Amino acid sequence: MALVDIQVPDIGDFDEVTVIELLVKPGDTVKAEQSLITVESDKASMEIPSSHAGVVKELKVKLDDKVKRGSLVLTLEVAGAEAIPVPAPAPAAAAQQAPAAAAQALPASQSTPASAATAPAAAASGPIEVRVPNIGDFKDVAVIEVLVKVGDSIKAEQSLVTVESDKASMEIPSSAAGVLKELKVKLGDIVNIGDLLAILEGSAAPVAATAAAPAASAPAVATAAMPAHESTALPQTALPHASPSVRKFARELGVPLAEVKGRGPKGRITLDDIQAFTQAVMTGSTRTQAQAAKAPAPSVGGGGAGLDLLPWPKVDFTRFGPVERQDLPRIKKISAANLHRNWVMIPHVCNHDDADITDLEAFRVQMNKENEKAAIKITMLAFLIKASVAALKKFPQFNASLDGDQLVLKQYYHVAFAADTPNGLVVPVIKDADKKGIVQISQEMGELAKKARDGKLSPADMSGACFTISSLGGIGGRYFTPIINAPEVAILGVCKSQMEPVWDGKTFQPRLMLPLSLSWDHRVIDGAAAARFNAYLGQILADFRRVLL
Ligand code: CAO
Repeated sequence: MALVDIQVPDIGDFDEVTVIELLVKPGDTVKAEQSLITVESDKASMEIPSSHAGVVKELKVKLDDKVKRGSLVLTLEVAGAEAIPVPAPAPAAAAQQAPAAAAQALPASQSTPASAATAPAAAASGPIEVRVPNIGDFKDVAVIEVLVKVGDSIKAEQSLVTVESDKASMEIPSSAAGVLKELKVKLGDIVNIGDLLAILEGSAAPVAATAAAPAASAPAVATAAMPAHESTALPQTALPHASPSVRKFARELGVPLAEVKGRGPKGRITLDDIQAFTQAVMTGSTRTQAQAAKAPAPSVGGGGAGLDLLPWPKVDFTRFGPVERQDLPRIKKISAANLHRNWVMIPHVCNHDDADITDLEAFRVQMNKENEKAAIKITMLAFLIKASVAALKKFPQFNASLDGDQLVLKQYYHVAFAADTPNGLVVPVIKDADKKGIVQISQEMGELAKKARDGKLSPADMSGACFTISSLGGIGGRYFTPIINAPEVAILGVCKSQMEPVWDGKTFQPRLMLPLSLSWDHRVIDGAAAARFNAYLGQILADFRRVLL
């Protein structure tokens, strides 16, 4: 075993670069060419690979340290035969003999293009060809971002595209000023030295040292990636701040980097940020812009929720006791995503009230007795649907949906009801409930509830609702706060009715009281309207003749 110092190799013109990522820690076994740290300048980030295989003994840098050629990165314990000492901080020429990995990441210097190479004619006005300058040992690098578009006025040294290899990403600045006439590359194109990037037209004053003149010293990547003048500002369209390995990870997962909030130093996007973003999209708590664009119009103008939430806690439950894991049924997965979105995106408020259904329940029981032989049982829920239709007619903003800045007021009355099934909650819809009687509604509800339990509801059975009722009356409880079924704007929850002493002004009377819980979208409805809606519903349920008025 021998200890080997791993140093920052020739990184070209970079005076000092910042350590933005530590990719290994003491005790880690690293392979030759494995990236150890990521460093970054204004315009480029690159990973510094190990020249040897071995075990990390000691890290000699920490985050935000400034390093340059020759700075000690770490010490590595290396098996005897492999312990060839790392070359001393190499001047450009020596860097060519540096271990392959280092040479790959930080190409040896061959020329000094301060920016993209310009054809000799560039000095004159007229069309100017901008070509990929000498970018060192890089071959076949991918264009990962196009920072300009045809018609843009380009300043000399303004970044045109970003290219990326396995280990480094860099912006290629323009060698001249002018108006962009033609872009010769697009995202994903593979480019090499000398490839035509763009054609500019106009006042072409190429920047000094633009000609792709070979130079004895000063490396390529650095000069291609970094502007000659430190003061050159990043273009507005600059890439989000992330190292090449993070970019690669994001690409593999299809994560749009521009939408990820970086929580690393100076807003840098880290692997954890990519993971947190992916998790948020998967759980439905956020959407990518592409998803938002494809999705039906949200219930208010705008895209995803963009919540700045902590990652979901990861707990090893077996530390506390035995557990069993079960896959969520398909319906639960679908409803979970919808419920989560609705809960997060709709500002819910819930009003509770009670309706006196003493007479209505007596009537319902009487009807069912009279029609004992009939297969159709009249249910309280059918009355609730009918009463809700009357309330929706009286308060049309409850029979509505938000579409951007507009409220869509519906002139039809389709009422959904939540049905509990062994596989999860489903929400079938009674269409045109205003045109149907209590018996027909009861019958349809029975059929739909059976279909739900048998898992045979079609998408048509579950679409088009204006308002939903969730009844726990057959089970129990007093009140609850149902989640609105977007893009509806309200939902009525009902619990189990019970006899209660109700003061009639002179004495307490035993009355059958039905607890009502109305959740409403505060963007559309206000508290007074909700209180009136509940009160009206209560009046109808107390005396159903009001429906006829
Ligand atoms: N108060 C007191 N008793 C009630 C009642 C109420 N509000 N509502 C129903 N009941 C009684 C019924 O009268 C019936 O009693 P009998 O058998 O003696 O006649 C019993 O409860 C069972 O009713 P039901 O549940 O079969 O019928 P329903 O019309 O009330 O409901 C359905 C049908 C499909 C809505 C129901 O089976 C169901 O799935 N409910 C659960 C919905 C749910 O999970 N909601 C929560 C969603 S989270 O937001």
